[in-house]
Amino acid sequence: MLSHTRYILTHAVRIASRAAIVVPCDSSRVFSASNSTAGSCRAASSSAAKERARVVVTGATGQIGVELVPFLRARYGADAVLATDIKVGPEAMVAGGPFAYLDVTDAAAVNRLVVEHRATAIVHLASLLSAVGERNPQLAMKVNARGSENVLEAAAAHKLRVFIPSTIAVFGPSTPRQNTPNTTVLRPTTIYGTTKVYMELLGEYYATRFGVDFRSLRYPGIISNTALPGGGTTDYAVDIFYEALKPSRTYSCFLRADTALPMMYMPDCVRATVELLEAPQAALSTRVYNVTATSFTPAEISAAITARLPGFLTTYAPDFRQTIADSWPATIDDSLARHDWGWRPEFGLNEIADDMLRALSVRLGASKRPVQV
Ligand code: AKB
Repeated sequence: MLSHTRYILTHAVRIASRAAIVVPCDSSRVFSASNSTAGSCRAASSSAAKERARVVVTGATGQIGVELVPFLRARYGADAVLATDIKVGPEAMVAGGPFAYLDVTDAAAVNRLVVEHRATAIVHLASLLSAVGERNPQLAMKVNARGSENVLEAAAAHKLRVFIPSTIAVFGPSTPRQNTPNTTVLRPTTIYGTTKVYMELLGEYYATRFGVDFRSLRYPGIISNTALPGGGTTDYAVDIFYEALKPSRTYSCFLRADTALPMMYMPDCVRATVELLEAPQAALSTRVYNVTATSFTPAEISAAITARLPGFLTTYAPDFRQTIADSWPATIDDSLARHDWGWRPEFGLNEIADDMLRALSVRLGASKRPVQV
């Protein structure tokens, strides 16, 4: 088993060599400053494609950005990836390439950075998640809805490819809960889900109306050992590992023991994101894809940890996040992603538990503090 970090860097290379085979004309155009390779796109080398990609990443200091930015910099070159946020970036991110302040609710600022960076693509990660969104719905509307509008406008103006994550939160209580299909009822009951349904539909509208190459993945809960998640309902699946490694070896879970939710480990998440970002447009039968790796309940992840850390105990004290979780699918069907661009997850619950405990033991042992986002 490769460690989380080594896995991510290995895949930065592995996907690059795949891209050399499959990058067609339409794909290289977005990651290219010129069309001079027209007619010989299949022969384009991955290094040429990597040199041409210039990406602006919003919300770069969040849970996903902290790992996606170094991955993209390793693939496209450090200077080609502009990390942006309203928060101060971690030292490694700021030292590792360009970093700028960007409030995504400011349309002129989004446009200016896209122009100044000579971007060919935007990865728009800035967003309020489900739990924090319920605490401040007005702010969630502003950041999530206005932010997506501004990014799509800039993409239309400058002919960019855009990746904006969606989420399992677009589904609601009237959606089938097991093996939820890619195309189904989208009637969420959270402001987060509502703004993400709007984002999906707006992205599709900009694609049809203005030719924007919009792409999106419906992320499940994302588990990582580098940065903490920023206020979601699936955060328990990260918190539990930090608590398990404390001397008390107990965790009070804010969801019921039997609440199954779709989940994914960060290396799979980063790889899925880049694979969709670089997939040839001709292969895509839709712009928004379900993706998943595994599904488990708090009781199941707790048992996986206890098997590795005997004596670890979870207690249950469901709060308002239980209602959110109850409105989401237990498992989702990602067969369209598997069919269209070859999606294959590599980490199940046991692999996640092994790697999380190994990586956190090393890191917390050294510093005792997780990276705060
Ligand atoms: C959340 O719990 O809000 C997020 C998500 C599933 O999009 N992790």
